[in-house]
Amino acid sequence: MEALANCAVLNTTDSLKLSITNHLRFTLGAYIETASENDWYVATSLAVRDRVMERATQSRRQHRAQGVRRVHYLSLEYLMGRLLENNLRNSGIYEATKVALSEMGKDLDSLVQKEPDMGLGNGGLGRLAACFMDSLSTMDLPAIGYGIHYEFGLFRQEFVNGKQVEHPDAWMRDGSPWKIARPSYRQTVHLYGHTIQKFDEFGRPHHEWVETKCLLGLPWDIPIVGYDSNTVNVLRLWQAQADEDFNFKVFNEGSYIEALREKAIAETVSKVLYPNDATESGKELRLVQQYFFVACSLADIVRRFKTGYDLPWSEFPSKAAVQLNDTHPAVAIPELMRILVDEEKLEWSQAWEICQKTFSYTNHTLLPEALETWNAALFERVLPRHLQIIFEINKRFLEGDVEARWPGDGEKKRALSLIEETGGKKVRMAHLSVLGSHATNGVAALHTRLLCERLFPEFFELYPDRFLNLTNGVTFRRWLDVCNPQLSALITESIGSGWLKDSTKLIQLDRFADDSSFRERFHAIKRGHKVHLAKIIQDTCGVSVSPDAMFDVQIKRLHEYKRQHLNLLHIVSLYRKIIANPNFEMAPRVFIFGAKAAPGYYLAKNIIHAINAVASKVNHDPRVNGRLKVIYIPNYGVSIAERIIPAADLSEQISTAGKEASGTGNMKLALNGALTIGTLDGANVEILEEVGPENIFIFGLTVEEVTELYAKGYNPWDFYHASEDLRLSIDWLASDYFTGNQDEFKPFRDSLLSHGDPFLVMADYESYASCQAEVDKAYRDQPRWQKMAIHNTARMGKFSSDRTILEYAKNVWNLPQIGV
Ligand code: AZC
Repeated sequence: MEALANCAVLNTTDSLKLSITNHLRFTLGAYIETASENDWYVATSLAVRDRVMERATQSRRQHRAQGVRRVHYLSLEYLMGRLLENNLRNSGIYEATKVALSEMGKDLDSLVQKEPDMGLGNGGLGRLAACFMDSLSTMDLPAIGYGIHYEFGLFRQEFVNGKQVEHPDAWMRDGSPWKIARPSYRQTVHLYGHTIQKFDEFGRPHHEWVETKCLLGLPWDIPIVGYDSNTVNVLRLWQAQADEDFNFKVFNEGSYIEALREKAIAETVSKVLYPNDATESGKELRLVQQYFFVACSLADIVRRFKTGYDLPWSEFPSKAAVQLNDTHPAVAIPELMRILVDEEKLEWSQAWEICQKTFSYTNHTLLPEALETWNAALFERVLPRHLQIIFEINKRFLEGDVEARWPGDGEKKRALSLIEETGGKKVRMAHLSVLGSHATNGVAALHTRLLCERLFPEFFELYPDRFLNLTNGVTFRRWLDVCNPQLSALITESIGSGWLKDSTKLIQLDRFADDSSFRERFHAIKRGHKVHLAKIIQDTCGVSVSPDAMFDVQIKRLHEYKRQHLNLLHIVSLYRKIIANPNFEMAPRVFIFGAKAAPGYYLAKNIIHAINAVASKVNHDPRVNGRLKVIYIPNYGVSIAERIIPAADLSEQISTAGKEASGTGNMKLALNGALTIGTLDGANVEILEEVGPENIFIFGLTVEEVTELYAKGYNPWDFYHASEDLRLSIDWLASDYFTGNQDEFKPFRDSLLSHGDPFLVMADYESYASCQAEVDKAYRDQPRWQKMAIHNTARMGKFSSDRTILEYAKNVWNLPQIGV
């Protein structure tokens, strides 16, 4: 690999062997003869980290020397998964390391499995941040990711009698070889207290925030290795610590225990990731988490600006771009204002201009319940000065731009205000984000259109140039090269190397769809992954499945809008038909689910239970005779996704139109040759454009049709009465057949009927079922299916996160690519 030529000597088998054994002996104090598998995993990771850190230092030095603008990605979530294999492949030393280990009697592939997933995120938003970090390094863009060093990531899911039970995820109980503490960059964060107004010698007022409580933030750096590039950026995660003299007074009075209790409380701030992916709970600890990591990160950015350059504040945005990953870090806007106005004594209007130039904001959802608002009283208690600043921003905005555009229009002011007045004052974080930044983007074309038309129509009218679309993407390194090395090798053999870094080249694979010997090899790779997944299913679920059946996959968070229950109703319908007609013909199918539900989301948990209950009947019913299996793989996460995705034939992307902002699983699955059954929602629309209507299965209401249906008045009972198939399936599911208890799935049935079916499962059912019949027909024509699959892989070039990141760099951050 060209880019690594300068450290070639470090990357030989001999050199790697020496590093690994040295780490075993001197870092871990283990004997080679008796070292555990975990010791070997840690020693190997440290050997890789040594090589990577060298480049991280070089990158930092280069970026500093050139004085380039950097992007700072602020995200409360990073769903990184495992790092060892990714780092080995990205740095081009996978083969050498494999040989080095095997010469010492160790198998790299099994060591890789020792690494616990770094699951510091809930779902799409967190995984997107991880893909972006990979692309930023690969595309040689100067970047730092900022987040929280959670002691516990997303909970571990287990099923007990088919019901979800949550356990803590102690991912770093044994430490992690990838993270490095940077105590010299520790920061102090203030919270609570109150503000006082003071006057300077000219009688000008200023504000002081006093009698605060302090927290410390210790940064941990994780190097992010680019593919075929020398840039190594870092992900900097903050851990909360009690201030040294936290409650010193109590300590002095001899209340040793009490002082330590307070210290423990301080440290809860970075203890645990909130396990909600879409609904916000408005909890104080969550606000404290948000402010804690934002304050640490901004202080770090400001420190770098002040020590690295001798420039006026007006130049700050030319050195620092800050991207807000959803509204979770939006408190960064009043925090930067506070720093500039209160500490650096800038004029308000200059500070505000700097803020807007610095920040940009990505929206990830239109769901009203996911739009963050904070109760103003709570906000004031935790961040009194920030609330004052928000009020001031709002006042100037409403009296300025809004009044100028719509004089005397109270309705417009209510709609645009940063403060929602109904039912107690609330701070609208999305409005704050749009107003305090120069760019707001949606994550797929349809989503961006709806953002402008439905979520922020008034802001869009006022500032149309601020809105843009940046369709999501995924890193082809993890989601093809690492998880499907066999397919990656076949592609390279067919179209040459280079496509992993320039995804537009992938289209060259398209012509191989007509080559039957290529098709056979493509198919053999898929089958190999299905055999492997079948073994995992046998081991984890105790169910045997045939690798020749269609693997029909729905993997994502469990949410009503994603409609796992629509999938389930179709399964129940097939089961009923098989029982009613022993000769019912269908291509054998294995329905595979993977999804966690937010612990407090009652209905989602009821749906999980229903899927498991149907699974246990179907999988043990001899009448089914191999045609149907239902598998719910527990504890879905990045690593198991890497096993499921290459093995999938069909990808379920069946959200209610207008609800899924983009989706990224849809891209990963299509990239690995799964065909999509989907609605015209999120990025599915753009996947359809790329693959063509003959290579995808589209069904269901469009966004416009959904609107029309509601305008007419939607009544799910109409659909219940009109479709015998649907009626029989729902009633059967709600009977005592599956669990022995009549009422078990009443919440599920009620949600679809008496509670109005908010996500239009009933309205889309018939269209979905008949589309599934088309899927069945297509799968039975294997040459056709395989051609379609190859076209899907070949035409996914657009959905590389490299493309997305280069668009951000050009259209939002104005960032140069720097070769290191
Ligand atoms: C998700 C969206 O639901 C998904 O459609 C999108 O692909 C992904 O972000 C990345 O943009 N949103 C979240 O995970 N979480 C929130 C709070 O929206």
